[in-house]
Amino acid sequence: MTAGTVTLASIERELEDIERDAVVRAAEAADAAALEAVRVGVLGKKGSLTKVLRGLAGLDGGERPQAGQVANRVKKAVDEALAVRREAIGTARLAARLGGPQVDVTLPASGQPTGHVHPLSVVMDELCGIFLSLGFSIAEGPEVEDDFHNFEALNIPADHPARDMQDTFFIEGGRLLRTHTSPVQVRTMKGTEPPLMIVAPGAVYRHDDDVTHSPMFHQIEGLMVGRGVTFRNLKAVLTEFLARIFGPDLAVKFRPSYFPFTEPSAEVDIGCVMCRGTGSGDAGADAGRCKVCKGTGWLEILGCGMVHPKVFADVGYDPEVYTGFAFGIGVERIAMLKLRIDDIRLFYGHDMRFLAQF
Ligand code: 2U9
Repeated sequence: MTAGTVTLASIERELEDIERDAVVRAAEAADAAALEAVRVGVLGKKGSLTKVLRGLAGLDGGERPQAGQVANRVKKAVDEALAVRREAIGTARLAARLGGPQVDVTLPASGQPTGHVHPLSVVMDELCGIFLSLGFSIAEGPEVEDDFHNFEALNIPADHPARDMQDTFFIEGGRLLRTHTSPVQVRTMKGTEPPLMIVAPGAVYRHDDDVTHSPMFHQIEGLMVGRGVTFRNLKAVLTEFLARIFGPDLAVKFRPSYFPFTEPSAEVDIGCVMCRGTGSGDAGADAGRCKVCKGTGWLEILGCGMVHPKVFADVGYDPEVYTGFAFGIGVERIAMLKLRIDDIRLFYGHDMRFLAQF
């Protein structure tokens, strides 16, 4: 036998060396990558065990089965050592993760600001709430209206100058965007017998756009109809309403005015909420006059009146039997005074720095 000759004994020795070495290196592998390197080095295409298996061809036919048996046992032992170490590495990794910082998945995410109700909606809800507590119900109707419900039924015929005041947005099919929520009261009266007490809150549209006017704004209009409803009832309801919003010591003044749908009509002024009715502002600025009331001490806050008999006749109520009062309130105007905002466009700007203040 010459050196380098393959014998059964030399192959068995070589296999045992491979086994011992592989088992030690597998046990020492620090991570999955190191373990894979051990596997490839032994069992891979060019691995040490693979090479020996190829060398079996040089053995005597009689010795080959025995060498094959040893080789199989070694392969099994290496496989097992690899599997044991693989499992240990996995367990250690999981333990490291579980032992790290704990995450409580039931906690709310940090830095998520909570949403809140828009300031206009807050004011709208407050105003409606006062009327509900006084016995009114909420009535609603379409924002796309027709000429009859928005104008004709409210004693505003086609040639009436009040149509100019309203700056109407017309749309196709002879329809229009309601310029006030009054058509809601018209529709409600047509479908209901008196007595009734309703408020109609909602969006209205007028072609108007500056610091105190927006092409879309919100109104709450009210209507009370029954036998013997008088201007006294109107004054009582509106005085109570204003006191609840602006405080009990508020000065309130009813001043004669004109609306086509009410007769008599009035506008209501309140003592200026900024200068408390004094009319004076910062010394120096605006010649010392209050900017909000322009030095008058009064603020125009809403319009009202006794429902015109023609309006009752149009909806089929007998004006000889029933009387009623109506009023209209601009919600943005109230919100601007309450929240001390001087530009109506801030309500529609979606600027979170503004909205988040309320
Ligand atoms: C019917 C009959 C009468 C509603 C009224 C006003 C006076 C009024 C303004 C307030 C500020 C509009 O938003 S604003 O610019 N409204 O002054 N509105 S009486 O009268 C009605 C409504 C419906 C059937």
